[in-house]
Amino acid sequence: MRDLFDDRADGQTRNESLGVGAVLLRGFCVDVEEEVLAALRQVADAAPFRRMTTPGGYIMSAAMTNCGSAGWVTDRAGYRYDAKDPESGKRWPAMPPVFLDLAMRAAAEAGFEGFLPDACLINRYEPGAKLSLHQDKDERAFDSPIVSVSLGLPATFLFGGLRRRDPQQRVPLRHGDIAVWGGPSRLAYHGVMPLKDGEHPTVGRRRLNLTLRKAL
Ligand SMILES: O=C(O)CCC(=O)C(=O)O
Ligand SMILES: [Mn+2]
Repeated sequence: MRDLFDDRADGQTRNESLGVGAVLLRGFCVDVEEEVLAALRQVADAAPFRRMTTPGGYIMSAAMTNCGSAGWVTDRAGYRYDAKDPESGKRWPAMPPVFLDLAMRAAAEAGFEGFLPDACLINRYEPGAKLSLHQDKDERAFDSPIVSVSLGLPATFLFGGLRRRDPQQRVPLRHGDIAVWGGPSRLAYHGVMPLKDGEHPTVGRRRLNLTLRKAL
């Protein structure tokens, strides 16, 4: 097995440590990007992107949808996972096999063997959209890592520590990169800076993010 910090087999990309249990896998998704984007279109067709409301009444700037047996939702009643899309009343679309396979391979590369996500939140950022500093803590347990896939326009990821006030690294996320954090970093604060305008050759004027988690 390759060491966590070795060059990838293609020699073009490198894994970058973000801390203990946290790593950025540069370009890890590039080989399967077409399949991932095609599956994503099917998910968004069945469960369209929507901008959800926070418990405080703020409309999030990123639009979201989900696939898998549980979907992350927010409204005035709170943050939670729900088996059904509240817009349609139907179950979220099934997790496409290409998402599952990619997430399992990325987790294993980061040292988390046996990751089996049941939830995939899909975030769509248009220029100006952001995600404030937060922890992913609506899951039932924190023993599985988070696998976060970036597609489209580049963004600046803020990756901090276990306390909100801990200093944050500013990490450029590009098309095809996958960030994985778990173990001692599982509850690290993180966020996304407002997206800069641009045009990505295949994804267009937006950034898409897949966040795969074991929620249930
Ligand atoms: O878009 C990203 O890179 C991060 C998404 C995220 O942190 C989340 O959905 O909880
Ligand atoms: Mn998050």
